[in-house]
Amino acid sequence: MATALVSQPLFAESSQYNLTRGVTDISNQVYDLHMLIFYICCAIAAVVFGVMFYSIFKHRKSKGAVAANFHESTKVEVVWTVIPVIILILMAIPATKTLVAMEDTSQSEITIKITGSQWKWHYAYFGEDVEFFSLMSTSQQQIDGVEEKGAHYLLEVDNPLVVPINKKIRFLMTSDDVIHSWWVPAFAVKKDTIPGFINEAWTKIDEPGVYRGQCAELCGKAHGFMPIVVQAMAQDDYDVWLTGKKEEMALAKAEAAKALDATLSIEELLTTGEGIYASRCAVCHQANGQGLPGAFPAIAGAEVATSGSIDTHISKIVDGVAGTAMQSFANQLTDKEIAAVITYQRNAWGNNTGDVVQASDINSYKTQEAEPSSKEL
Ligand code: HEC
Ligand SMILES: [Cu+2]
Repeated sequence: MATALVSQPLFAESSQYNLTRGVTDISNQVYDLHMLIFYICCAIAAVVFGVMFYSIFKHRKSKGAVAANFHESTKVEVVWTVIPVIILILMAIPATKTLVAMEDTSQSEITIKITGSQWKWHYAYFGEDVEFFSLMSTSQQQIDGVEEKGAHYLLEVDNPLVVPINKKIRFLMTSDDVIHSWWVPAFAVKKDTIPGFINEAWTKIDEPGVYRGQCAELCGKAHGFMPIVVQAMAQDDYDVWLTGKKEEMALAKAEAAKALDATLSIEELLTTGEGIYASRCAVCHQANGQGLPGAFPAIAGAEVATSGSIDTHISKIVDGVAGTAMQSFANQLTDKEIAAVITYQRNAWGNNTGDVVQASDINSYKTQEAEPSSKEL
């Protein structure tokens, strides 16, 4: 009977109040399991409350009922222990089956490493040399309520994770800083990403589409601003995307190399820097450079961005500050972008140093760092 109910849910399928079926075999298993357990709970509730209300009504005081006076009925105690145990075991069997299937990452066809960090995702495709960051793309104006909120408010990113359908995809998940959790409800995948650990999960998507999720672990101030967008497409389209992405990455690399020889004007650096600052730094140091006292230092008027040496300033961004939320941006931004954002910080909000930092400065800082310099000898 239970299976009949599950396969033809009374009101479940189309209700906006229920779980959705999702788009993977596992998410369907989870859905069926949820319905099965739900109906078992309903049946238990009907029996328990039925007996209770029947007893209250039948043996009410106005009918002259007199309470029986007994205790320690071994028979009753055995029965009320054994029945729930049997019910629990019956429920554990399908639940364990689904859990085991969720954990089985064997025979996967694609492996993608997912790294969480405050507050963005990084995706790396194994064996493909393709990797990129994925950041929320909702504008600050929408968040501030100055602009009308879009259809995918807080659930949109600049670079979605792109995957093919009908392929078993294994995810290796880890984190650069605190615990995050990669959660896409339509796949029934939700796994913590833990610094120093690698967790595994997998999915195999049945239908092309765009699926959205969020970080599901309270990971700091902008926890609500690191959404996940997955674009699932047919294998052919995926292949085209992958080739395009590789070309795009090669182009960016060539561009970055070219930037090392270029001397950019301060205007150009400031424009680029302002954009980088708004999208990558303002979440902590604030758009006005004032930071948040006690959590994120101000850049406006700070020694590091005014009278301090440029190398110290560069080191903060290239190396980060170990043990704090100030992460290393060495692999997140190109040398040109780092140079631009430093130039911006040294000239915005009254930090009128007039200093100009070029990509080559960043590059020479990095190389200096890589080989212990003669200074140290
Ligand atoms: C996740 C939050 C976060 C983000 C994003 C972030 N920072 Fe920081 N930043 C910090 C924290 C926290 C510190 C203080 C570290 C410490 O204790 O020394 C800091 C320190 C700094 C300092 C040194 C300040 C001082 O007075 O010593 C500079 C410069 C800086 N950040 C620049 C940047 C730039 C440029 C970006 C963007 C590319 C950026 N930060 C993005 C959190 C952040
Ligand atoms: Cu997070």
